[in-house]
Amino acid sequence: MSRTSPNIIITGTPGVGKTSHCELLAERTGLAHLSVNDVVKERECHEGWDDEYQSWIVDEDKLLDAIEPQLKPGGCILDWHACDLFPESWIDLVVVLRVETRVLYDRLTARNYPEKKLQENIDSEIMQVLLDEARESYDEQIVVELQSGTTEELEANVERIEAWVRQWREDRAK
Ligand code: DAT
Repeated sequence: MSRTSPNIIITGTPGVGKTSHCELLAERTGLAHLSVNDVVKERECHEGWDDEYQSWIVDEDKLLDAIEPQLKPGGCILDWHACDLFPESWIDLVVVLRVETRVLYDRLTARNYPEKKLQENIDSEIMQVLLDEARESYDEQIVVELQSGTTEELEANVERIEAWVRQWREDRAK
């Protein structure tokens, strides 16, 4: 698949800062922020609502069909708490955001997560589930792990990814 702009995944446990990173990046790079949660909801790529987890039960095939036309020409920032379902050939960079347990606990408590969902997400961050998932699903050279505990880290991460996008575009223009 040949793209004129890169596709980037920003992933990590809920609360690590995916939305915050994607919004800033979209503003500064002109890439489109694709919130997979919104796509699942709006385009009904799900098999119903899980009341216990307070989340949609995702139909992955339907989701991939829904986003493929947008991903094909490139230029998308995918924002989701999973990354292993996207075909490797669609993706140019995978950023896994990480945060300390204590900070994540406060962020998720502020969101009023049900106790079971809160605990599972904390465990998932401790066990670095998303980082392992990214490393298993993509070439390790395109997987980057970044800390997202403070606003300084957020700013530095966004600058770093912006620079990467600039370089990607320059390399393709040659
Ligand atoms: P996600 O989309 O991964 O669920 P978010 O961007 O909604 O995460 O962030 C959750 C909360 O934490 C939100 O109130 C913003 C805050 N936050 C995220 N990353 C941060 C950072 N690096 N520094 C300070 N606050 C951050």
